[in-house]
Amino acid sequence: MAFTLPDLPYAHDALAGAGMSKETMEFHHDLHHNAYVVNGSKLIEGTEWANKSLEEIVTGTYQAGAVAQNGIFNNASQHWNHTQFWEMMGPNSGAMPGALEARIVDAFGSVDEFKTQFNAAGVGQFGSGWVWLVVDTDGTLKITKTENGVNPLCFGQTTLLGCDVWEHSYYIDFRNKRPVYLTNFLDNLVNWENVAARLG
Ligand code: MN3
Repeated sequence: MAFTLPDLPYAHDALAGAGMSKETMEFHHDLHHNAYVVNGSKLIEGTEWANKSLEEIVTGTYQAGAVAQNGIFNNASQHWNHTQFWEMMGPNSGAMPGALEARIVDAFGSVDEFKTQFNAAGVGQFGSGWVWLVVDTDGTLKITKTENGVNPLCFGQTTLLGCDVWEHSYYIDFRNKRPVYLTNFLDNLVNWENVAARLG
């Protein structure tokens, strides 16, 4: 089944006051994300993946070390990643729910220390990729970074939070300042209710 571009869960200008402009949304959602949807749909047509779920396609086509050659994986994973990313943000960032805060404090010592480590991982991802907060297979919370479209599904992890550190995500609003983009993401853009709900 062909991929479908989901509508943003808010207006294109809803996050402008929190540091993600309407122009970024028009490029990032309407053009970049849509390109993964269109290209991925073409690539799976007539293949064994045509009738699989998006999650099955991502995990089934992931090959460690061979990502650049894998067009179906790249487009499917980026479709999944961006769909999560839009849902993880919102115009009313709000407070972190207590259950999530307790898990973060337990894993990292404090919310501030979690933010410091998440920011450092995102800054430390050389080139394009993502930074994540996941529940690892052993049940512990971990911060990870991945290249290109690779995501926690590839490693059997539960995704709580992800931030796109491809340049297209921040260059309009923050130019080359990836650390400032990441700080702003954590302080002003994350919908912590959505993140907490992913704890299950
Ligand atoms: Mn992107």
